[in-house]
Amino acid sequence: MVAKKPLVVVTRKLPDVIETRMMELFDCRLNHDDHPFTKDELVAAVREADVLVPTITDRIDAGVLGQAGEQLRLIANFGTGVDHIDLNTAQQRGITVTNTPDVLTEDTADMAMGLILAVPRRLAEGERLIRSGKWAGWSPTHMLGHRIYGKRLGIVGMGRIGQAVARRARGFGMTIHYHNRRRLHPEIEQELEATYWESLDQMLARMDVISIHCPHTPATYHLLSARRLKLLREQAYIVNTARGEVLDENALLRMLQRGELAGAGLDVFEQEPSINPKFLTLDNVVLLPHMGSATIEGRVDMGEKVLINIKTYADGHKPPDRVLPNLV
Ligand code: 8YV
Repeated sequence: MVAKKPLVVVTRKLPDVIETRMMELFDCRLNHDDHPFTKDELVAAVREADVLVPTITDRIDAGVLGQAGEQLRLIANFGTGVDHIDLNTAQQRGITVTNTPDVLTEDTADMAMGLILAVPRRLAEGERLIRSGKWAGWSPTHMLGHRIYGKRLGIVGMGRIGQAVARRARGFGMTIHYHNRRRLHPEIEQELEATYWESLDQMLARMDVISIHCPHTPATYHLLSARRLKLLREQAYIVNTARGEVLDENALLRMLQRGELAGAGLDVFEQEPSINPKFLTLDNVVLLPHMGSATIEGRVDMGEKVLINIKTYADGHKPPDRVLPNLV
């Protein structure tokens, strides 16, 4: 007898090559027009799916999971961060959760490095000036930014992406500092020429640029709080390509408005996709629509990870990228 294929519900449009393969392997419900699932659609999905493939735009909270059918055994997230999934409830219900680590590390690090360059060197502002047709020509005092060569970069969260940013930033002549829950292995620290700061507060007070690379968990919500942001030097820049919730966005906005910080590069926000319109009035802020991992190659790689996780699970083995039941 041939084993029944699992029913896989995918909440967003994935690369064609991934959807084709998925249809060959499993019974699938795909989201062809790529609209974000409503709560009702999400509930309907968890009621019928054996495997759910959500993304960051799906809030899989206790309410949604509470309505899941017994058949839902695997949530194979398309993405690395799983802060949109209530892991405690998933664990209680014995649901396996997987993610897509590693394959978006380099792309996200590139985006962070892009912002580390773009904000101090005023790239977006310069581009806006050209497009406005108001550029009056070169002058020795025009569009002066800040040099990043020789400056101190403080990395908050030195996991895979933080380390990839450190490697890039060294190439640009920055000195590397980091704060992390755990200190890196001495060999990695040495390779990155990175200085460890046990105290986040002390590190913040001494850096020229801060780049955030920790996951959003209950412990890191507003880790960069109003109090901590005030520790930053007035000439400092801050870049966030991790999660909006790690940074107190309103406190940051107030400081930028008062000129208490040199600038910010934000790829993520607390209430995506809505953004406080006051950010749009600030020239020293570069705003991006959560595109850190948005490369064609990366999306295919992420899809392949999802396929492997589902296939391994369907074949009765432990999927390689388990978040649950491994952690929590
Ligand atoms: C993804 C991300 O594009 O993987 C993550 O954690 O933040 C993004 O880069 C998105 O989350 C996909 O669900």
